[in-house]
Amino acid sequence: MVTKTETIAAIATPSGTAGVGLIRVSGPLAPELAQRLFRPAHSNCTWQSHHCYHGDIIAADGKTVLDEVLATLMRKPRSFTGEDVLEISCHGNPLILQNIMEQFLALGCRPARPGEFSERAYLNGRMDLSQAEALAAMICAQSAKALQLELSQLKGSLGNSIDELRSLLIDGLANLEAAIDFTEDVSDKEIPAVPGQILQAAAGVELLLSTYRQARLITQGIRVVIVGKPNTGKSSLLNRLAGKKKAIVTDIPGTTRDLITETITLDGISIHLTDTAGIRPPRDDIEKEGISLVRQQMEQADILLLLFDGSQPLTDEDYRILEQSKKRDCQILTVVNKRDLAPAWDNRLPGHPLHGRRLLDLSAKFGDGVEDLKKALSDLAGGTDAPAEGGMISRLRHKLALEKALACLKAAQNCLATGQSSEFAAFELSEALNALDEITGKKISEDVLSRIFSGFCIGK
Ligand SMILES: Nc1nc2c(ncn2[C@@H]2O[C@H](COP(=O)(O)OP(=O)(O)O)[C@@H](O)[C@H]2O)c(=O)[nH]1
Ligand SMILES: [Mg+2]
Repeated sequence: MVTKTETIAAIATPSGTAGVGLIRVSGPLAPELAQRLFRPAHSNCTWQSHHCYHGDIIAADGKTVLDEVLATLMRKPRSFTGEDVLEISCHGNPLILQNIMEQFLALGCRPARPGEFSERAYLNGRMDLSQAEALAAMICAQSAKALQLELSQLKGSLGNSIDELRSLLIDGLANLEAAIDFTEDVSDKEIPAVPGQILQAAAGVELLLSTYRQARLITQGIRVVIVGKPNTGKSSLLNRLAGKKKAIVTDIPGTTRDLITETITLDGISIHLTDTAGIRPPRDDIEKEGISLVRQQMEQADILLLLFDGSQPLTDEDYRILEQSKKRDCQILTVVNKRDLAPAWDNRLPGHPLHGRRLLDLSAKFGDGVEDLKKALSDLAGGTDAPAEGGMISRLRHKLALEKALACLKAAQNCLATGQSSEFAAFELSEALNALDEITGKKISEDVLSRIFSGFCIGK
């Protein structure tokens, strides 16, 4: 247990007017501040831990009533931070919250830094680092699936998977160390080739790594960029998917110049849509700027939605966009719009530039086929898959640590397979352990820690 002498305080609810606001205090002064600033409404206030008491908050002058509140003291170590914690639920007027905060500060607290409550919880062993990160991410989660994933990590799913891998490695190390101790007595041939634990751990690390793409999609959502030449109906399609008129639709080519974005949710996954300027030789500087923005967007897309007009013959502009899209390393959905009008081309004909490609037909104007497009988007995003059992990794930090662990495990296998001394393999295994410990925070540098926690909200 890390003893912190400073008592920290923060308003934990968002700024602005609300029914209720919450102030959190953590540290050794919390019980004394409860006694000093709270006047109970009933005489039975004994400050039992985790009990909620009704009364007034009184200013440090001992007279002025600041608000009628509920106060709860949670004594260490059974609190969120592992320290004595006082929570005051008051009325959610920013002036009241500020007034109460000032009393705490006047009596010796200091304002908490972002994430400092969680940091203390981690330092006091109330949660591991992966859980603290999940907590911060859960607060900001944008979709139901993301919420579910972070909650499962908060409950320890990733930490448990890492613990299992750890114990495999510790057993593996024990095996190797036994081999090192008896190396005098054992001829080369008798040294076990590769302890099963190493193979098992490597497979476990690979399994976790394989969840990254899916988990990123779940937590970050997926970027879909709609591209096509002018007048294919890109803006109409964005409006149709968004279910509202976001982008201006006209029959004048080159109407859209800025990027127009909208986020929708499909099957619990956020889909960030971007409508772009039609790609063609630009007619003026504004259009030129707009088209250069499209190119940047194409670079960042997870899915490129190529839109063609089915009612007009394809042109060189269409072919150019098609060629450009082939250079991109992302998923591509090829969509043909205006299927309410007579078709002007047929990709089933041999030699057609879109021959053999799976096309989605729709009418952005009237809505036919749009449900199929949503289904296709959701399938590409893996929207119908439930999050994997056990841990999933959605943070780059975790991915990098696992990649490091995997590289060490492979190196250990290689040492043993090539008959090198077991000591080399043991060294690689302990490096793999260190990499795993970065995820749960068992072993981590101060810098990394402060970078992680500084991204949190105040009051969390
Ligand atoms: N008939 C028909 N017209 C459409 C359809 N989608 C868009 N349009 C029309 O095509 C023109 C260009 O549409 P817009 O969405 O502005 O295209 P953008 O330049 O690609 O953004 C407008 O007159 C739209 O009403 C469609 O599915 N069917
Ligand atoms: Mg447009």
